Amino acid sequence: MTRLKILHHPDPRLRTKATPVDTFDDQLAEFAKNMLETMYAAPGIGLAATQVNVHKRVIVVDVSDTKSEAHTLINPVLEPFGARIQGEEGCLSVPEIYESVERFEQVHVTAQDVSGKPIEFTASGMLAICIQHECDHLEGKLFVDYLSSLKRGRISKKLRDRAKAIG
Ligand code: GNR
Ligand code: NI
Repeated sequence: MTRLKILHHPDPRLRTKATPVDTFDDQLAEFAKNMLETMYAAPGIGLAATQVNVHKRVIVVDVSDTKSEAHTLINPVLEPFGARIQGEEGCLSVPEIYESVERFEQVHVTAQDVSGKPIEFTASGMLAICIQHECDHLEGKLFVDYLSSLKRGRISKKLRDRAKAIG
């Protein structure tokens, strides 16, 4: 198992649109395992392949307290529905920044598992929010894109300054 390096905003590679997975082999299974390990170690409740500079449509999520409800979703397609809800979001690619974002309360998910088998389920609450956040990453979108340009500019500067200070 390997921990993968997570890209930080404003790295332009985070803006890449991911392409569909068409090969369900051992390499994909190994990559998904490494994504889960990286997510748990961070620690985070979700991770998209985009964040580790792999531009394929793969996300992992686990919103449980006990690391017991991992979902690995390949080629996820979302149909969000229901009420709009505001919630504080963070992102492993935008470290230590937390801002309120509007999402749909529920989401119907169709995807494939690591072996290519179709999966389908409905999620709500934190799981629904997290899946929407991860699918945005696959489109090159970050939660800061929902904020005002003033706030987004301040966040970019803060992260650039921090990266410069740390090296
Ligand atoms: O760990 C994470 N927490 C989180 C909190 C609120 C809304 C979304 C998230 S996802 C984030 C991990 C991450 O950056 N995934 O892309
Ligand atoms: Ni994120």
